[in-house]
Amino acid sequence: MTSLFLGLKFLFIPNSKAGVSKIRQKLAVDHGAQICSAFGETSTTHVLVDTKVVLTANTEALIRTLKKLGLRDIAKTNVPVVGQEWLVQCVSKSELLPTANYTIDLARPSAKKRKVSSLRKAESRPIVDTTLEPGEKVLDSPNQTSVDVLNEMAEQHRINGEAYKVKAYRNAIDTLQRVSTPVTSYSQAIQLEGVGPAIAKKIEEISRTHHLRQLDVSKGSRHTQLMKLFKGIYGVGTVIAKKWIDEGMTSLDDIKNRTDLTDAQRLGLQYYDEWNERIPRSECTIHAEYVQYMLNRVDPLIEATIGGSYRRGAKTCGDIDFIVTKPDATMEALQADMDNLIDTIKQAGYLQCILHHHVKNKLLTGCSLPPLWNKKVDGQGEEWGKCRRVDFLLVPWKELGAAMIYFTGDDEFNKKLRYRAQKHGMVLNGTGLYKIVRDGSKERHELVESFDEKKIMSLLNVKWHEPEQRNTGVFDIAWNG
Ligand code: TTP
Ligand code: MG
Repeated sequence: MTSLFLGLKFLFIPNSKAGVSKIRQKLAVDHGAQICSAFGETSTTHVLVDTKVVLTANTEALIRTLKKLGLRDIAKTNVPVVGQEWLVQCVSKSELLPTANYTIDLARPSAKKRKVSSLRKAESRPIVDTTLEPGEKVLDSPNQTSVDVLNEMAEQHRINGEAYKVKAYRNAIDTLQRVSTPVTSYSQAIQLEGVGPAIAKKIEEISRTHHLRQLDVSKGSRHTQLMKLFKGIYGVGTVIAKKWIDEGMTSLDDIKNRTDLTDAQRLGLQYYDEWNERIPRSECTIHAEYVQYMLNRVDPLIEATIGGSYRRGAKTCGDIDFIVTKPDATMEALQADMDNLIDTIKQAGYLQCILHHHVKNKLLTGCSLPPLWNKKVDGQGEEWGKCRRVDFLLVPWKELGAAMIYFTGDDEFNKKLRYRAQKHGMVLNGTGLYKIVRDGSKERHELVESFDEKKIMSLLNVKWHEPEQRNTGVFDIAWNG
């Protein structure tokens, strides 16, 4: 119970007391609103339309319903007629949002009328380029604006921790990127695999206005801004960020004063700006040279390769993911080498902090290039470089191929490969590709391949993807070539 809607009087359309309408009416009442059953009965402050049930494209039918409920002159009323999404969003953000972005434009000619002109020119079916695999894109997509805006929406949902919505957007974007004809209407969009009614509507809005009202609302929302701010702290996820917002935290200073922060979160606050900045590719390359130089002091045979977005050709990277291995080395041998490396880079001043060391094959750190090496980044003054997030992943030699696939990503590409393995009765993880063998009720995994990256893809019946071709995710920022 809150007083969010105290003093407001809502008229629901449809005006029934069943299904979703009943739930939303209860939601409104729980937050202080009064429900009107007709327009004239009380001074209605908002008309809330279920846009999934009432086709807002048919404005005439909606106007007729409103008239029946007592709203005589639509043109003269100041009462906002909005989609019920407004109510849901207000409750979810715990604030009274402006209605402007949810207003149903009753002055717009109805779809029926518009249809007359569009009937002459029947809408074409969108054409999906079937030569492309999921994750691939048509060149010069006619739907690039929609893809970009939907990507931004997905990012908003990611910030808010709404994983199922992110997935829905990813699926829709994945298909839309493979469509070679313009998708401009709801009826075209809804035919596409992975596109549901909500996203189809958005595609139509973007195509019509080159804009999406809900995106502006989400970006402007205080809740989303705080989620972004708090999740920018290393070690803070959706659950903690939400908890802090609920507890009334509104700034990083508020967080600094908390006594319940983990060591990693304290470091996250200390390096907040540096760790939220993407690292130029050229700087990553110098880190690679430096780390290889230091590793050679420990053992000339150790190799450090950067995986992650760097290997996929990114111009900027969120962090530096080193894959560390040595011919014929076991995990134990690499761990001993790593202990030596830690001592060496600590003494040299490169290692600034350790975030996690308890996972046996991973060392997560913050590191800065020493002045002489930092100078190579831009040829400027001899200063210490910025503290960067640097991860070291220890990989036994025989698992190199599987580890390379895993740590190169991207995450979505990995998921697709794992799914492909499953369909072939196999399991793929960072240590190898395994066949699932059933012994009665028991199940065991039999190694098929772990060393050769190309062989793993071929065993999965997937054509060889160069690392640059593995950028399927929606949040990638800028890429070479
Ligand atoms: P990240 O460093 O998190 O991702 P990235 O390098 O692709 O992007 P960024 O520039 O933002 O650093 O992880 C490295 C790789 O590890 C990633 O490309 C794929 C793999 N990975 C997964 O498969 N699943 C996961 O959940 C994570 C975190 C990583
Ligand atoms: Mg990375």
